[in-house]
Amino acid sequence: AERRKLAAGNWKMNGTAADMAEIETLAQERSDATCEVLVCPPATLLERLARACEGGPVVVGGQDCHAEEKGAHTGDVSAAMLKDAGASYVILGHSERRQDHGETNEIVRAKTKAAWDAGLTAVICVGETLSEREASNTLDLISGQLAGSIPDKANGHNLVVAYEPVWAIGTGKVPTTDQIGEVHSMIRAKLEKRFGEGVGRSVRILYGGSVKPDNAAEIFAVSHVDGALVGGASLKAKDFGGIIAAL
Ligand code: G2H
Repeated sequence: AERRKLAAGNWKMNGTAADMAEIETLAQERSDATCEVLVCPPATLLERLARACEGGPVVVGGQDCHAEEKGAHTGDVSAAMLKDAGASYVILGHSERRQDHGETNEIVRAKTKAAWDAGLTAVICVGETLSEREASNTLDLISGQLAGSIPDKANGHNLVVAYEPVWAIGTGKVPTTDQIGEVHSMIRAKLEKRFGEGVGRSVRILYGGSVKPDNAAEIFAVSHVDGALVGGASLKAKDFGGIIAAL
């Protein structure tokens, strides 16, 4: 079956109630979208945004969750809490979490299991740093991240993989289409090998890192690119709308 294209916005630590109008505009404009549109706001806005988007084409997700169901973890949010607030997705293992919070592949894997237990689809992020790319370690490193971060029993409903080269995040630097294609094909091959061809083919693989309206079409034309994980450009309805239109 055709993989349904996905445009995912990651607001990171940006956005208060005043910024919700942007996404409401977008939801109205994109009511006929054939692709799926996901917005991951900060946890404080999740419930409001979910309510505002109810019944429309935009779905919402969290940016992280704790690996445990509940308990004494001050400041953390569980997968069930995200689900309760209206989320259907959660981003896990973003490079900013791997860097700022020391998240290892093992932690990402545990969080993914928690997300699945709560009925969420996990968007698992992988990607190399500039020094890893320069040392030609890219494919090995990403294979290791995939093997370590994705639990068994992944399928096209509970998993989305996002390839985000760390050096392209928020820098305006974008890999060549050949570089993107090389990594996405490798990810597809690994998924097919581990989970079987049918499942491997059904998992969506997003590209993330400085996606903008003016480079989106070129990136989406690369094979095995099933959409984008968009940071900065997802904060403005006009920019995110331009990216969605290119899908
Ligand atoms: C990569 C991306 C979104 P940006 O982190 O996850 O951010 O589009 O701002 O590079």
